[in-house]
Amino acid sequence: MTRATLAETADAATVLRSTRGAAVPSACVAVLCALACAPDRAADGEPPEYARAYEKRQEMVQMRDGVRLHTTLYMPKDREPTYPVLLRRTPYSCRPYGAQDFPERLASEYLLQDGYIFVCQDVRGRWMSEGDYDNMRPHVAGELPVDESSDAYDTIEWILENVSNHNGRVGMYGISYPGFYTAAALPEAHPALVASSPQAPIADFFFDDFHHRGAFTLSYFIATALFGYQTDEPSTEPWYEVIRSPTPDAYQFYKDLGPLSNAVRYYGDDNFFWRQLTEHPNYDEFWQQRNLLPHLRDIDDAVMVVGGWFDAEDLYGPLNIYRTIEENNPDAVNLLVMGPWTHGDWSRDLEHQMVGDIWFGDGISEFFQREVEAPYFRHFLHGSGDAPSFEALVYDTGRREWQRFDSWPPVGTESVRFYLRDEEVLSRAAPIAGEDPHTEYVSDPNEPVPHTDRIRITFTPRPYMAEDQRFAERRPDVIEFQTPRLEAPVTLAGGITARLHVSTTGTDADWVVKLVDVYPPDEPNNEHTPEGVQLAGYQQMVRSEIMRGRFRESFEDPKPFVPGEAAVVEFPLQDVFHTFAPGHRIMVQVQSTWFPLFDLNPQTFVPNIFQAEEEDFVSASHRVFHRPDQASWIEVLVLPGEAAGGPAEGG
Ligand code: PG9
Repeated sequence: MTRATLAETADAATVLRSTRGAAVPSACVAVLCALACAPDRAADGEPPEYARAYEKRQEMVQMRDGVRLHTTLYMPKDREPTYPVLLRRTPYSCRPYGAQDFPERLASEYLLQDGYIFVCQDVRGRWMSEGDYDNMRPHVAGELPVDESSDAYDTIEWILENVSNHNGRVGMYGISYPGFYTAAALPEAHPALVASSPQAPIADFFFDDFHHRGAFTLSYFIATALFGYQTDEPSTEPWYEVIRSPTPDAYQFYKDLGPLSNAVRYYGDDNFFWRQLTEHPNYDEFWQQRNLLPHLRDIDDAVMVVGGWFDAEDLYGPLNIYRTIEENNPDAVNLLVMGPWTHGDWSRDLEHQMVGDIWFGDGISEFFQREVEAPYFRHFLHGSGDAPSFEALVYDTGRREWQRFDSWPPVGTESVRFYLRDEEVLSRAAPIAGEDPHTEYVSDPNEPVPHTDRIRITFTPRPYMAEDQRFAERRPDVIEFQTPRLEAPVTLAGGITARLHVSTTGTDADWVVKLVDVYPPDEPNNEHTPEGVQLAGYQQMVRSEIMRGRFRESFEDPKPFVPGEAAVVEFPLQDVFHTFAPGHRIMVQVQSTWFPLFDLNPQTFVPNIFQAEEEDFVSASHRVFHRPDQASWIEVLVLPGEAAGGPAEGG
């Protein structure tokens, strides 16, 4: 893959303005900038204010196998006191690389005030570092071969030996892929690593980002370019080129693409990640060895996992990294912070916290940076200030308030089932004989259900997670079940399980379950409601997940459906902390396409959907059963003391 020739200062956003001039929609540029390219200087060309107190140093740090990693250090000029180290390892570049150029935003103002030696490192095989890149490089115990844990260990060892005014304590933090590198440093960690904060960390690419429960996240198709090409030498310039979309309409772009076997129009054999994605459609050894979770044991440094309830990219990661550390290391300081955020919002300066149309409060990110993140590192790295006063600091996205718990999920939550019943009823009472035994719909992959009502194309999925679902609910290939208006609040606090008894006339199918908060018909708009949006009757998505039916028994060993034969599809939806207020309804929607968020299931069982042909994609009739002996339901965890919304018989 030849490097993109760039007319402007190299940054990933520039690459998006293709050398042939066509611009990739600005949404992609905005996302990439958030990931990779803080501007090098303030708009007026002057270095940012904080830079006066810091000096910059750039080194090639040698790892145990001889590969050298580019490491940038920003060190307080005031050499008197000693400072802790805050290390961030990233595949998105530690730009700017100029000897005296400083990023516009090095860290939150509160971390800057406390004073750290900030270190940023290009991970192996990326940007100015040497070596070969490997997505989610597998952890291997012991000295060699190298992995992200050993690279972090060797980097910390080098810092301690080559930086004079440190206080011997090192912290790590990072968001998303940098969050993965933070968590990946925990197994066999360096003893000086005493506090970590993996934020929106990736745990496993078969359940984060590129797949959800076996379905390929088609809306990541453009992002595959970022991680699919080896650079042939250290580079300050992007060596890859991101796809140019001729339209801002993702639905149309991906409909025009057709079966993924047509992706050869964009990605050839030189995109090693696309090759890996398409050659490993099942959860085989390739993906399993890249799952970080089994290695999160024997951890003795403090960990604060941070995530967003509406994070469309990495929600599986934070929740399961926190849970796994909790299970494997019960005595570790292991904290969880989950706010009403989309991917990375907590690190931004957002006065109003919006997710799509929905306002969740003001100053929430600033609160986190000032009252949570800075005190956490201050305590463990500076040795000052109180230890965190929570195990789980979680935001109720219905009540719009923080709560502190001694565990997550909270102790004493009650497991409650809401059954899918006939006449579109969702009820805590199980189905009874004599009701309609099933709800049926025709699913046509050539007319898929959109995942959003908005026309846009993005580098990765974004604000659909709280979007109004009325555009979908009105389609005949989306079925819905809802409670009467609640007479009392219902607070869900923890994981959700969906169990569907189904049948199909096809031999494969996807099953999407969406949990929706239905606002009252007279719900007023608020001062933050965007122009043209009506909150009256709004069907706000609270949680959603897809299950590729072929993997219902095993992710390694897919199985077809037998046409017309009942089968059980049971799967978890990610945790929530959400209060459904009185007057609201709890709604469950079920559908079998969700496009182009996820790739289309041909509904014909083929060995590898990435190689399916046009003729494999067939319409099929699906049934969701609600019979006493073939019940379908969602099971949720309700905060103790709440009557789950009112009378059992109707609701
Ligand atoms: N987890 C996010 C991502 C990974 C790979 C491709 C695109 C996005 C992230 O690191 O932001």
